[in-house]
Amino acid sequence: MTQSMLKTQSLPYCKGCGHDLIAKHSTKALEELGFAPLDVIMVTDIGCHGIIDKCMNTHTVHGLHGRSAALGAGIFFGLEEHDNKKVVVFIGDGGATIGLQHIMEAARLNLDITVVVHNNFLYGMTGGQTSGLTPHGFRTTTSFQGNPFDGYDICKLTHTAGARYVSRVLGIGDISADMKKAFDQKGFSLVEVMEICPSYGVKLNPKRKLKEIVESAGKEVGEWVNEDAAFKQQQGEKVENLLDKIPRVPMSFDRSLNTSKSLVLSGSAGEGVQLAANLLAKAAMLTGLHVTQKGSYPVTVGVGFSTAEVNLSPEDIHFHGISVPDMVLITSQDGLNHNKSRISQMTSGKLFIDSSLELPETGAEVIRHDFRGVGARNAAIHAILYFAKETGLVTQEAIYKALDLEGKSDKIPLDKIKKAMAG
Ligand SMILES: Cc1ncc(C[n+]2csc(CCOP(=O)(O)OP(=O)(O)O)c2C)c(N)n1
Ligand code: SF4
Ligand SMILES: [Mg+2]
Repeated sequence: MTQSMLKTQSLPYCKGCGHDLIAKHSTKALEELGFAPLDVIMVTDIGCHGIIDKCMNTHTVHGLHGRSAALGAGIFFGLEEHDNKKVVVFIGDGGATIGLQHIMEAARLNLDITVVVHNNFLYGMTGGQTSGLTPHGFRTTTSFQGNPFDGYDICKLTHTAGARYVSRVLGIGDISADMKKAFDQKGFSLVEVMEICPSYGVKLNPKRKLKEIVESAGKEVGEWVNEDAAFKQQQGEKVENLLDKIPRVPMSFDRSLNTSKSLVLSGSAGEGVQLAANLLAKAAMLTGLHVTQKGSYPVTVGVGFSTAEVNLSPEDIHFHGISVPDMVLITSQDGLNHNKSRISQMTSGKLFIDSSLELPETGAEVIRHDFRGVGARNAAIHAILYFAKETGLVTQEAIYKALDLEGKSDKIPLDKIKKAMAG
């Protein structure tokens, strides 16, 4: 027997919530179309509707608020086989407001995904606030007198953007045939299901009926089709995978490190800090280590500090953040100012610091050296070579090889640096 899409019929919504109807009839429609649970990639958004994913036997991805259409688009592009897979995006009226542009993009490109907008006229999960899709006159917890504005017509918008198929339905009774029609399209489809959240919408709008609310807001129920619209793959050949262009770094030296080490290299803008960190990272990779590298500098990149954080490890690295580093290399006053606080928190490890600088407070072993003597532009590379010589955590040979791989050997005054290190 084929497995059903839903793990349970007892869904986690308030009694009478239209989200329950949508989940049940969407899954029924997908099953009737012959999709197996793992043929379906269900992307849910933040909001009450999004808590459905724990009840699904499909693949599920839970996105940031408003971003589920973008996630669905990414999944669509990543799928190798489109024919028997279905990307379904569940999103609320709040999420559709926040991430409207993502939906419009998917419609414009006609990506083969189906977006189901759960329009319950308000931000349900956070207490019933007005959204961009709340109908005119509907009362919410932030519009007690009734929404003074017209809501977006998401069907008109996406239809005009070029979507293959768009429909608006009332979330009453069996809507599985409507859902089936949307899921069965080749190209972008969207269904806006109109519902009233019993916990906020019904309470604030007693006696109002769904059909009357939708009609009085001028939101027609129906379907809109762009007959010839379909996603077209880029003309011509399949584009090259950009990742394939990144050269592999071959392991060329014996591993020199058995435990993880975190390192901060910091100096001033224009002094080659990021390049030096990159060389150190490459050298570590040549030695068979796992590496992360992160740069930080002001948005005005030509002035102020330049800091690089590098993690080296014989194991996979699952977190690249560094609060208190094991090693710090400081080549200028800017670099010192930017890292003073974490240097002061070091109770062990090593601090390599340019001899022109005043010593900061630290529990680390301090090693002073004239890094800037070879010129400010070469201070950072001088620092990593000196660091390699003193610690052996990465070898100088590996750094020289990294320089060769980067084609930078001629641009660095290595003889001058070697002399300065020997002195
Ligand atoms: C960017 C962002 N803004 C606001 C929130 C807070 N937030 C969480 S759920 C929610 C309401 C969701 O409303 P809707 O998308 O309509 O879904 P519903 O709960 O009605 O199903 C909000 C505003 C958030 N998580 N992220
Ligand atoms: S608060 Fe409203 S939208 Fe959320 S589960 Fe309850 S009825 Fe549904
Ligand atoms: Mg909502």
